[in-house]
Amino acid sequence: MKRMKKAALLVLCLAMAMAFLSCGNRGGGSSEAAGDVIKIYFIPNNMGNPYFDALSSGFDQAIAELGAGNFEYYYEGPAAAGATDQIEYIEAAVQNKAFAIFLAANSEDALNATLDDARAAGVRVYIINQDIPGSETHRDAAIMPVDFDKIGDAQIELTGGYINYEGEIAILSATTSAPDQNHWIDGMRAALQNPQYAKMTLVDVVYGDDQPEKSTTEMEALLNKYPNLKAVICPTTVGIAAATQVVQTRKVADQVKVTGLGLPSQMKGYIEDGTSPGFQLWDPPKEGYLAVYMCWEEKNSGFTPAPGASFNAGKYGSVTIRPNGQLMALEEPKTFDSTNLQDFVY
Ligand code: RAM
Repeated sequence: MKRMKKAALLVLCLAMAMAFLSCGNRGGGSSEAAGDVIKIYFIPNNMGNPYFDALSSGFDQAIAELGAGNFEYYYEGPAAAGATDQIEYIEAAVQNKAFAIFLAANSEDALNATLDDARAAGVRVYIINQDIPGSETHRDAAIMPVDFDKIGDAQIELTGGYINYEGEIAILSATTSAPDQNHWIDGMRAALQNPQYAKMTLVDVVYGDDQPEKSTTEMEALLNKYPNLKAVICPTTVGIAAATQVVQTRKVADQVKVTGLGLPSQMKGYIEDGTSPGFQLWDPPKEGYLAVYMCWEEKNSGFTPAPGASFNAGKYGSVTIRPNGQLMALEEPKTFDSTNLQDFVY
């Protein structure tokens, strides 16, 4: 009996101590979730795009490694990738007291006021899968998939190799406001000024808005309008999948090379049957993985994402924030073609 009383007292004390601790965590004006749970939001450009599912799988992997009970993870966003379509999702995350928001922004600057409000409410605001050039002061850091300054050159060189560095080419992009697309298209235009590409002519840039149907329509229109087209560069996984499908249906893969940035799992069949000669990408899951470890270190080791600061990113070791507030998941894009099908893992 005496023993039981002691045990009951111990349980009561423990319960009181836990209640006290969780109160402490909730207080202090912090935006953090109750207890030690880290609330993370990943808001993609748009939902329904397998590319972002791949990126999100990296969040899931890191969360599983660090203990699922330590996190609440939300992968939510708009159906369309319009410049302001993400505002309500950012606001909802702030309302739900997010620890951090990872945003694949649909505009370089249209979201600045919303991002400022989120940060004022104590939420860490990170851009992921790109940056917001010219608006860097409105975010805490950016997780880059790769060095964007290298994409223009890499895409033009890849395409040139497929068409003997000669002929008409076009670009099928996503939305007109997408910061990543615009950075790469500028890079491609600059690359084309180099003398080795003098015989390649960019005849058009069209926009499929990262919607499969619109991308298909735009690709059809390009083929109808430019009968001598030699290649179409689609620096979007949605665009390249749609464009390759059009070329396959029309049986014109020998005349028009479809290349760009693709999701290996979506493109595998088209590489195997020769509909696309090859494309490039990086490692989208790695971006999500780095995001989770960064939050973990912020929460548990006092890490802040200042330029020059490093954190432990699990299986990838130490990662350092660059002077411009960016973290680089990979330095160079990877080329995927029939020689490395075993690498088509996401
Ligand atoms: C699409 C999106 C995304 C881009 C990738 C390569 O899914 O446009 O922003 O990074 O392709």
